[in-house]
Amino acid sequence: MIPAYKTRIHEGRKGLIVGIANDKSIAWGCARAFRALGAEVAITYRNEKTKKYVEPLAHELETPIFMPLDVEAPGHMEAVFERIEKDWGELDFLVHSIAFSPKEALGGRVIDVKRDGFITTMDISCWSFIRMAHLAEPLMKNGGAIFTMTYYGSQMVVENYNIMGVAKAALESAVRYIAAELGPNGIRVHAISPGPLATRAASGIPEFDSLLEKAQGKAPTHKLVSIDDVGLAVAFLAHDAAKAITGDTLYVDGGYHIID
Ligand code: 0WD
Repeated sequence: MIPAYKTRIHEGRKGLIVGIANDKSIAWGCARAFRALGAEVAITYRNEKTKKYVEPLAHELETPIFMPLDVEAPGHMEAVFERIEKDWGELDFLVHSIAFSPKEALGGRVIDVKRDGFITTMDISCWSFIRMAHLAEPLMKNGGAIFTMTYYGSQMVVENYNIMGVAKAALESAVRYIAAELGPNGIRVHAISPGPLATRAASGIPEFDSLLEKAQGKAPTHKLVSIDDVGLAVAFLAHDAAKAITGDTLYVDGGYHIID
């Protein structure tokens, strides 16, 4: 649990956080950190099935905007940003913390991935970020910060990460281009590489437990990071104090150390 900090550095700020599936989600660590630092947060849930896990968290955050958002459903993204425009008229930060790849695409070799599995993986894990940044841009009238979550399997071949590594490489490239495009408007863009965390999405990656074990052994601190550690790092980058940093990947856990 993150204590309410005396310095409420995000007091008066407003942000959208996408990707809370339950209280283990990285997006939940981000939402909790921003709230503890004084921000108001809008949050979304993917569908009716996940709503029951996310709704109590929305209450805990006293969130004024709680809406369904399945990035594959036409109009969902637009509806969320329209509501933000109507209720808030502006946005200070956006956290995109979603990814998905169908089991048959993720579980095999990259070379065997079929077209529909590839398109779904890229659509949910990469294009949705590009589109959300597009929709956020006009609302970030006074500048802002945009985040997405990535993993080192984008840079190096990491066993079992497979097609998601390809999607994360595209995502990190999108971060660099969008950072260059939005930089002149005072909008910063970051990829965050939290290192392995035991979440629902991670349970889809084969042999994830052994990855966790390796990460702990090889991390500089010999500790796994928590979702709160990730949330606080993101909240720091969203503050004006970090105004010189944009367009790159932040390795919260020194993630590259886990590679043998
Ligand atoms: O070790 C890890 N857990 C790491 C995760 C290490 C490095 C990076 N990441 C990344 C993931 O790739 C992802 O981009 O962090 C991001 C968040 O992942 P998470 O917090 O690990 O996963 P989880 O709590 O399962 O949330 C991912 C959520 C989905 O959960 P469900 O279980 O409901 O599918 O992504 C969302 C959804 O909430 N999601 C979607 N949201 C809207 N539309 C969609 C979609 N079509 N598909 C998945």
